Amino acid sequence: MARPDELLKDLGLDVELHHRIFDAVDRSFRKTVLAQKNRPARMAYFDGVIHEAHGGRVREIVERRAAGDKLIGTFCIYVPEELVLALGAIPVALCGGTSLSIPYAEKMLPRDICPLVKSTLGLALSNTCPFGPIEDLAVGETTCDAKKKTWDLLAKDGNFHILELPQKKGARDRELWHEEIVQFIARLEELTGRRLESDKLAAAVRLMNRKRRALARLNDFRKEGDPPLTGLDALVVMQSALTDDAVRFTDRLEALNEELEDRVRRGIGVASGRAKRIMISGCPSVMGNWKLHALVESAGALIVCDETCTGSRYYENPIDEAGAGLEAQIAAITARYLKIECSCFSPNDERIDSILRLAREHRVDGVVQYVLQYCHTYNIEAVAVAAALKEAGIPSLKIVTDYAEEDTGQLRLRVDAFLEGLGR
Ligand code: BJ8
Repeated sequence: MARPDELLKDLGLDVELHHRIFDAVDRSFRKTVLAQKNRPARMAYFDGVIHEAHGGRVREIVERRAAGDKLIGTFCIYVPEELVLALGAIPVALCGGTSLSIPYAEKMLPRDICPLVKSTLGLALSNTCPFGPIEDLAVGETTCDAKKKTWDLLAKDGNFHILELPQKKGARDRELWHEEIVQFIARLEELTGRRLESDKLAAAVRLMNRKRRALARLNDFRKEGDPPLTGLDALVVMQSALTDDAVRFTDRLEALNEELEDRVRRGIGVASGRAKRIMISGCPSVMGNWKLHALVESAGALIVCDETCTGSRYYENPIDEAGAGLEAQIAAITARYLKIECSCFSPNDERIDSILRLAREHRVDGVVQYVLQYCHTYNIEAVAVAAALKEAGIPSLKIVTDYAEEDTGQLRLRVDAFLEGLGR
């Protein structure tokens, strides 16, 4: 990670602690992502997004804020980015993927809470997140218990908005979600001092759909017999998608896709010597967390699909662009976001259908269910997922882990045994 000392000092951060935490993130990135051989040349841009997450990206947001635009921090893919973009604001995902900020959250929170929530809160409490001092509004959502009760603690300072997400997807739930979206628009309008306009919203929807199509195309290359990129590299692109400027990101992703197409044409793949095709399904791996992907791929398998929020749940289901006028546009956005299949929903059978479909499309040999420690919804839903996979004849393994390195040896043994069982 870049070390822009002056910038971080100007933001009032604890610079020394920031470097202690993010130098470790940097080491992990080098040891896992950058150590790979035979990478597409255009991955360099996305490596740069990770590298500049606390440098160049912060600097450009500071400049945009000086010109009157607002920064909106998010923690979940249920927040409709189109609305933020249409009002000229900047959405940035603020989820933490490092174990080193967790002790600062544990001063306040109980220990038995998911590492994603603790890492995120720990970055805020340790005064090491450069987005904290410049964010105009943070948007939490009522997904899992860990998140919604943490938002209660954070919401006290006022510049926090909570989206109430229903737990089911029936008619009443759709109404509630629509109402929540309308209120969110009002909050954004008040904050930005701008009115949501139909043509600006249409442009934002087109942009986000273009971004989704580019991500879907990247993931289509992973269906190839010899895919042109690794699961770790696909993850780096996905992590970048959640923080980078949407236009620039999409341009660079389309350029990467051209290179991937060329690699496929020329038979340059990354599968050689890696016997098994694996899908990761479950919790997201946000920036700073490359643990499971590195573990599985260094054990000799290739990750060809991610059924996660840093995977298919982010880019599937484009928004219907046909509706004219704000009302129809908002209805289309409301409908699209309610299609996301987070395990917080009950029942959530559509997710199981998606997992089986993706397993077929990507011709996976096995599925690794990824559960962040203390994430009850994914952990319990894993029972039904495993049963459905078994019935479909697809072996699966459930890994429950946090962000720490201590269990890596033990996890390696389990992953090795799983791959062995697949006939590596
Ligand atoms: S839509 S997965 S981004 S909530 S892993 S914090 S669910 S205890 S990250 Fe998530 Fe939105 Fe769902 Fe996706 Fe809670 Fe589970 Fe932790 Fe999670």
